[in-house]
Parts: sequence; C-alpha cells; structure tokens
Amino acid sequence: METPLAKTLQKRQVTFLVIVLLWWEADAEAIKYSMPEETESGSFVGNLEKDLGLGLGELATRGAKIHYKGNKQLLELDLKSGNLLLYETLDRESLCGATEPCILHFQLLLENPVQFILLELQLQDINDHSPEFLEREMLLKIPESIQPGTAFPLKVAQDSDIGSNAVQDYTILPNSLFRVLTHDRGDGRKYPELVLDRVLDREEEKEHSLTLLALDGGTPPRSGTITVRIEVLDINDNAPEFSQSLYEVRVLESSPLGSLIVPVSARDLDGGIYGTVSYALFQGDEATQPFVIEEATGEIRLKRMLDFETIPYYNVEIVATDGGGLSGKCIVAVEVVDVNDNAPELTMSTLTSPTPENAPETVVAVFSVSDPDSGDNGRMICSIQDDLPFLLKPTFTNFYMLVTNSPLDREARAEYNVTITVTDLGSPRLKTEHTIRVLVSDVNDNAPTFTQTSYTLFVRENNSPGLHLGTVSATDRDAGTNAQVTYSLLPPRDPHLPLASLVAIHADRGHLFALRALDFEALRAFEVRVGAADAGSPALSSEALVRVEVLDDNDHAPLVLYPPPPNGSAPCPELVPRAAEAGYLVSKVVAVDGDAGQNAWLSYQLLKATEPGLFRVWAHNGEVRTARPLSERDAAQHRLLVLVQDNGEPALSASVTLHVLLVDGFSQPYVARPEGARDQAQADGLTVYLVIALASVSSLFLCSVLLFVAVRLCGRRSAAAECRYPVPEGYFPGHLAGSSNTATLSHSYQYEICLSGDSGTSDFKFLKPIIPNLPPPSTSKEMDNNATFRKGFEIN
Ligand SMILES: *[C@@H]1O[C@H](CO)[C@@H](O)[C@H](O)[C@H]1NC(C)=O
Ligand SMILES: *[C@H]1O[C@H](CO)[C@@H](O)[C@H](O)[C@H]1NC(C)=O
Repeated sequence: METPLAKTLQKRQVTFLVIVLLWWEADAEAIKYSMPEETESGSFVGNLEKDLGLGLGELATRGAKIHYKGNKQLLELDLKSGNLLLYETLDRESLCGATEPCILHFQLLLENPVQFILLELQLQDINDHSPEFLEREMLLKIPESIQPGTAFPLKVAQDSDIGSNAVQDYTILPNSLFRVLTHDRGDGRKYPELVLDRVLDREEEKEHSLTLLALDGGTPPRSGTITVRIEVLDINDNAPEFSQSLYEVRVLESSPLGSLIVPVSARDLDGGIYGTVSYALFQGDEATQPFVIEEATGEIRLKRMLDFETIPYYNVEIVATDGGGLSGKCIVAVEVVDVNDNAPELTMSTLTSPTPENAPETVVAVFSVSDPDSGDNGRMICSIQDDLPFLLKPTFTNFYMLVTNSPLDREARAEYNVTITVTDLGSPRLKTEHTIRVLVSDVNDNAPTFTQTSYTLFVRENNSPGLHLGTVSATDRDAGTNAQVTYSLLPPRDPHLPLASLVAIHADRGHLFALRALDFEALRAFEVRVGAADAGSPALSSEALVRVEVLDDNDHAPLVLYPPPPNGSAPCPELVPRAAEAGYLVSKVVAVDGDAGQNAWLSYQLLKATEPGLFRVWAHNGEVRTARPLSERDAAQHRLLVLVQDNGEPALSASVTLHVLLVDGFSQPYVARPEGARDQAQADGLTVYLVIALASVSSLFLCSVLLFVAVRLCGRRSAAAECRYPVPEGYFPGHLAGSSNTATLSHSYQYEICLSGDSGTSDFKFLKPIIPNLPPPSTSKEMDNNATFRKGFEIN
C-alpha cells in the first residue's frame, strides 16, 4: 500500500525531473507548443518567425523544413507567414498511448546557416473515449445463504483516456441486495468489487441480473456498462412441506382395489435432488394398512378392501422426504362410508311346529334379525304374507315373535309356508327371505259323519245267514286316531226288536250282515241305529238310521178260505134258485195268500165243471155266477173245480171244489138244515170275533188308504214300474199299484163287507170260514216271536 508520504516523495521526484528537462531544453532552445488533441487540421499552432525571432521571410529564404520521425507529416509550415499549422487531426491515444505527457518532437531544419531547432508539441488529453468492458455480460455463481459482506470481483472497464479522463468510478443500478465498491489499484487505475448486503434465497429468486456502470472523470463523464448475471446456487435449506397438514377424505367401503383415495403432495422449494420429494407411509405396520402410497406421485391407493363394519376410520401418516434427507409429515384421515353391502340376517331361536289347532293366540316361532350395516342400511323391516292367519310381533330390539292371529283349523289347512321377509332401508334395498313350515296338529274336533243320514237296505226273504246286507260308511275330517272310525249297533228304538239275532255290523268296515234268514211274512222291515265313533280322546260319535226292508218271495201258496175244505161230512152246497137270471151270483171263492204284492195277487179260474158253460168264475174276484138262465133240464147238482193261482214266479196255486144245488125256491129247511144247535154255540163266540174283525178290517182299510195316499205321493213312479199284474181299470182303483207289499187279505175283507150289505143272505155263512185256521207255511220257519204276525193277522 502506498502511504501518503510515499506519494509526496514521488511527486517531488517528477517535478524535479521536469524542471531538469525544461532546463536542458531551454538550454537546447527547444520551442514548445501545446494544444489539445483532436484539434481540426489546419489549426494554428504557433508563428515560428516570431517565436524564433527571425525576420520576415527569413524562413522561406533559409529553406526551413519540419521533420518528424519516420518522415510523417503532422505539421505544415506556411513559409510566407511563418505560421505552423496542423497538417492533420492528431489523436493523442494513437500517438502516445498511455504515455503522459504526450510530447511530439519535431526538428526544424534551417539552411544558410544550417541550424537545428527543436520543436515540441505537447498534446493535451481530452475525454474522447468512454469506459468500455470487453464483454457484454459476466456470470457470477453465488451459493445461497452465503454470509452478507462477502465481496466478489467484477470485470474492469477499459478507457483509452488517461488521467482523470480514465475510469474513475463503478456503480450498479440501485439494488437492495448488492453494492459495488471501487478500489484504487495504487497506479491510479480503479477496480470494482461486488459486495453482498443480504442473504440470498434461491427459492425466492434464482437469478439476479445487475448492470454495472463504469464512469470516467471527464466533464461530462462518459460511461460503459456490463450486465452481471448472478446465479444463486441451491443448498438443501427447505424441507418438503405438504399443501395440507390434514387431508380428510370419505371413501365408500365398496371402493375397488387400486382406487385413488387422495393424492397428497408436498412441495420442496429446493431445486434438483434437494427438491425431489418421495412419499411413504410413516407407520411401519404395513400389514394392517389397507393403503399404499406411490412413492413418486404421492397418490394413496387402496390395497385391501375396506370394511366399515370392522374399521370405520383410519389415520394415515404420510412422510415426504427430499434427496437431502429433510422430511415433512401430514395426516390423512380416512372415513369409511358405509355401503349397504350386507343383507339382513335372520336367526331362528325357537320354532314350534306342529302347532295345535283350535288354540288361541299361540307363539309359533321366535327369531332375531340383524344387519351389520349402519344407519338406514342397517334398519330393517320384517313382514310375512298377507293372507296368512299369522302376525309378527316385535318384542325386544330386533326380536320378533310369529304368533297365530286366530285359531287354526287343521281341517281347513294343515300346513302353512310362512315366508318371513327382512328388508333393510338402504339403497338399494337388500332382503333376506326365510320360509318356515308350520304344521297344524290335529285335535279331535270333528265327529264322524255318515255319508247318508239314513240308509235303506233291501234283502230278499229266506236269505242265507251271514248275507252281506249293505255297508254304512262314515268319515272323519280329523287325522290319525282322531279319524279312526268304529261302527257299532245301537240299541233299537223298538225294545222288542230282537236286534242281536237279526243283524251284525263289522266294526271297522261298516258292513251289515244278516244273522239269520229273514221272513217277509214275519218281519217286513226293521230299523237299526248304527253308531260311528272315532278313537279320539274324548271320542266323538254320530249315528245313522238303517232301515232294512225284507223283500217278498213267493213262498206261500194261496189259501182258500171259502168254501172250506171238505172235512169228512157232506159238503155244504150253494143253493141257486132255478129262476135265477144269467149273471146270478152263485158264490164267491175267497182265498188269501201269505205273500205280498204280485205274489199275493190271486186269479181264479174254473178248472172243471159238471156242465161246462153254465157257470163262470170271475178271474179277479172269484165270483161264481151263472153264465146263462137256468132251465129245467139242468141237473140239480153241480160240482165246480176252481183253481186259485197267485202271480208269483213261479206261481203257486190251490184248488177248491164248489158244490152247487139248483133249487126251485129258497126253502127254510135248506137254510137251517146243516148246522142247527151245534153252530148256535159257536155263534156267540163268533159275534165277538166278528166285532173284533170288523174293527180290525176297518182300521186296516183306513190304514191302507192312508198308506196308499202317502206312497202314491212319494213313490208313484217306482211303484208303477213294479205293478206288472194286469188289473182291469176301475176294479181295484189304484189300490194295487200302491200296495205292492200288502197282502190280499184286506181286499177280501173289504169286498165281503160290501157284499154283505146288498146281498140278502146271512153274513154268518160267509164269515164263518173266515176264522182262519191257517196251515203252517210251506217252508217252516222259526219264529221266536209271534208278534211279527200282528200286523197282518190282527184278528188271531
Ligand atoms: C310348503 O313348502 C314345501 C316344500 O318347500 C312344499 O312341499 C309344500 O307343498 C308347501 N306347502 C304349501 C301349503 O304351499
Ligand atoms: C172237521 O174235522 C175236524 C177234525 O178233523 C172237526 O174238528 C170238525 O168239527 C169237522 N168239521 C165239520 C164241519 O165236520
């Protein structure tokens, strides 16, 4: 460093040297001129004649010449006037460069006498050059966060001028970060330095551009510029920073694998590797995390399916690290949103099946429902079909009872399939169906029912014992033993009916059997009460009436009541007056038949006569009448053989012989002759019989009429079909048609009663043989009770 003392010494030496030179030059008589550079050519420098003290024109005469080294002509001498002029414009910088002072040495040569005179022209500097940088731009690389006050060298500007016209100062355009210091090198040259005022931040501004200005000391000063580019070099001074410290996301639990949960991003203001951020999950237990994060992009994706029902919330810590090892953290709060992904579940606790019928409100099943979803997704509705006699009753939370709504009837419906539907309220709705089978158990609430309330069975008489008469049948709507029907015979209404010996019933099948051969003539019909009982407890039963009707067989031959069969003594002849007209009623053959219906319809015919053609027998009533008037020639005694035949199949018959005596007039002896006092005794008893018989016959007749009317009304059609026997119209008007099962006896009596009214003959004659002493039936039958005959033969 130069001290001020040294400077002073230096200046003194220079001054001393100048003084010496001036002295020498003065000694050598050098003529000195001075002028600024760049003066125009032809400018006046000085007048040599005057300055040399020469006379006018002497220069011309002495042939004065200016000589400059290298024969270069810089000055021009006007010989006439002696004026020294600039031949050309002189540039100090090209003639002297940096030499100071810039003195040009000329020689003036004079002849006659030869004389050398030194001329000196000193060129004075003018500020005709600007400071100039060699480059237009310079680059500085400065690491950020370098300490303030640090200086950086800058390029130096050149200036051809010298002295104060050279570069004197450097400055930069106003800038808060930097300033420029101008230093002196010690030789008068200046150099600049850039000094940092504040800490640089690359993240704030990566690059700065400054303009450096070099100023010279001229008046006015001239300047030159250079652009200084400052690049701020990065250091890892910033940690990665997340844009949010907490990310809150809601994710559907049904999100598919790999779906993007949220992209997190951290910013690192540093550049290069210091600004390159990589992401990772902070927690170590990767196994439990359903998330992965992409290291480079920070996208969090799903690795495993979420399940709201297991874990509804996650707090995921994410760390971002830059290349320099600095890191930042954030938290991602993941809320799992429930999706209706679970159907309701139904758990059956108890099920009572079968359920008894006829019971009041009964609990059939108890079950619980559940749905792991939350909110509406987990709220449930239970229902069953509408048309069932069941109800759902909620009990505790999510517990339900299935109860019967009304008593069940197994006979109406024995089985129900109850479908319980559980639906949640999510969207879409999920449902579960559970079908339970409810069986209804039987209670003995139905009695057996007969297929008919009454049965009518027909059996032909003289049947074989053990004959199957028919079957009754009853059904029971219950099930099992409650429907096992057992048949039995109930005590008959008529206490005298020997039921135990008549019929039997098969307890299981309801078959009715005859126990013995039946006799129509003894018992035409009887009624049996049949019971059916089930095996329930208590047992229920019902009964039906079975009417057994015995059908007639032609097992009785006609029995002739009148005339009585011959009995040892002389037969009793019919008396006919010779004066009788044709058609005179001689007698009437009276016969009965024990059978009924056709089997009892009798027809009469004359089989043999002593004199054929004299008598006729009416086929239907057995009347014997004269066929023509009698004459004197006719024999007095006649025998007529009359055949009585029933209409059975095959027909049975009987014959009787009638004795006829023609008389000339009724004479008392004939009337009284055969039975005198002997009959009188019988007559008393007979009167009693007669009264009884009349009463019986009347009531029988009445009954017959009533029965006829009833049967006519009820069964006209079927009865008409049965009446195959040709009956003359109006004879038994309608009677036979309706009384197929009525014996002929009643007709006979009816007839006789009428007859006795208009015939003048004695009733006793007719009625006497009526007291029937019936022979036993041709087929011997055991009648344990003669009461069976009462209907038909009341008079006995
Ligand atoms: C109930 O379901 C069963 C089988 O699931 C079926 O056999 C039966 O017929 C059904 N009963 C009714 C009354 O539908
Ligand atoms: C017929 O004979 C029986 C005995 O066989 C007798 O009792 C009855 O009196 C007789 N009748 C007549 C009318 O002779």
